[in-house]
Amino acid sequence: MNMVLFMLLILASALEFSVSWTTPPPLPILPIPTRSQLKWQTRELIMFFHFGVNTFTDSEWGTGHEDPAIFNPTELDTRQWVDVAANAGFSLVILTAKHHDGFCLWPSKYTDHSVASSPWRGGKGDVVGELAAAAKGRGLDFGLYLSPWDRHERSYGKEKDYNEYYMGQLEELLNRYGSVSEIWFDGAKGSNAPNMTYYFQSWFGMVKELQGSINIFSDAGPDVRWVGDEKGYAGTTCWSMVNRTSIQIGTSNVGYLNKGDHSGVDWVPPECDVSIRTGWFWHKSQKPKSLSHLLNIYYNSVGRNCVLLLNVPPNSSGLISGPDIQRLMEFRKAIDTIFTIDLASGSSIKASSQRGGSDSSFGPINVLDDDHLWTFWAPSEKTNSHWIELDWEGKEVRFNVVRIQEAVGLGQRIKSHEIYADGKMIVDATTVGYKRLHRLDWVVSARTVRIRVVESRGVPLISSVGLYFDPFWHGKQ
Ligand code: FUL
Repeated sequence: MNMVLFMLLILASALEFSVSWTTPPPLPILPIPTRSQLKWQTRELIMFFHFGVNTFTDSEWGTGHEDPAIFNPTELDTRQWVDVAANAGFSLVILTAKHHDGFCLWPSKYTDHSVASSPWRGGKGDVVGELAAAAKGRGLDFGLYLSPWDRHERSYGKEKDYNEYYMGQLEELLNRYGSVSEIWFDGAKGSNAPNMTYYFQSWFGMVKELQGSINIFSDAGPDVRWVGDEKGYAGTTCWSMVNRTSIQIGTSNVGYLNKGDHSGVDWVPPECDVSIRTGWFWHKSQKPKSLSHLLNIYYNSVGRNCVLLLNVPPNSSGLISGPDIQRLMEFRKAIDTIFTIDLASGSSIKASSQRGGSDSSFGPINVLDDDHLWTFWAPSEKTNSHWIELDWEGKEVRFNVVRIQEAVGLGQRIKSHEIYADGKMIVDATTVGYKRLHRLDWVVSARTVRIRVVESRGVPLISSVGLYFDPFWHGKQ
């Protein structure tokens, strides 16, 4: 070999050596979310509007015999509704287009039991249309609730006829009002209601046909499941997975829904529905829940891997009432106060190991950036003790909230974890999921905080960690 060729070979191998291919991420652990489910999860807060004839009759479940003449919200302004939602940090609003009483808030061509028979806007109004337009104008997404149980419609109980009626209404709603981000199929019905089968498979099929990126909510999903209670609290263990075949819509095992199933084959995360007042509909006699109650709900829903669907019922004038607006603003301000200063961001951070070695893109520093899905710390698969440690280099930090997030785009993995402050265990808990918030009963002062993953499905992937001081919380009373 001549000298030139030899030099060229050396150069080529050196070049090849300097092209350092990055270690790829680990394989996902199935099931994983769809793009629409991920978008839903990152919303964290959704607002529900229960509005209809019950708003005027002081009831929760209408009989179906209400006279449409009672529906006359003379000041109705859906722009006010969406302003309230947007100012409080909600990105999606869901309206009861039809509740169990069967009265339709849009002029359905399949019934006269609707706004078209009411005095409101001279019978020419359309609450669904007005809200869809207002939401779009304010940059919010829009969703619908269409009660399967219908106490007005005569065909209810005649299986084929009612399923046709219901699907006709679904088609109207999903074709007329632009993009619909979520649809709610409520499993509730009275114990004396006629027995009939709903053709869920046909309904779901048509919904997906008409709205490509929609999320379908029901007890059993397919996209979002009920959390199993109406308090807004998820289980302390909360998996996004379930086996859909184990869930019957309308007669579900609420414990199963509340916790999910670590071996479930379907990704169907829970939504926590709860009302800001006692009832779902507006009643003159009721008041909004206290700020501390709303914060409990937030920690027990958003802080347990769920989305909070908070109902704020418009009143009989057609507006959201002053006390509810005030409470929502307090709620927003409190969340901003708690979560604006992240004490973790001033720490240096190390980990038990790092996938691909210290030059890879899976270092623990990823848990301090703003991407809570696609940049994460991944440990080596060759070790089985997994932890990350934040260190303030001799300085003490004071906190009473710890936030941990998993890179759920690659599956929910962590089964149990512990947190230590200066070597002393302060949290012993189970799942994490998209977001876990631990609100401690006392204020911790520490120089180091270690998060140890005790058990997980495959290697744990932690996308974000935060530490905060919540001034509204004084421990369990
Ligand atoms: C329940 C219904 O019966 C309530 O009236 C309310 O709509 C709630 C969200 O779902 O099942």
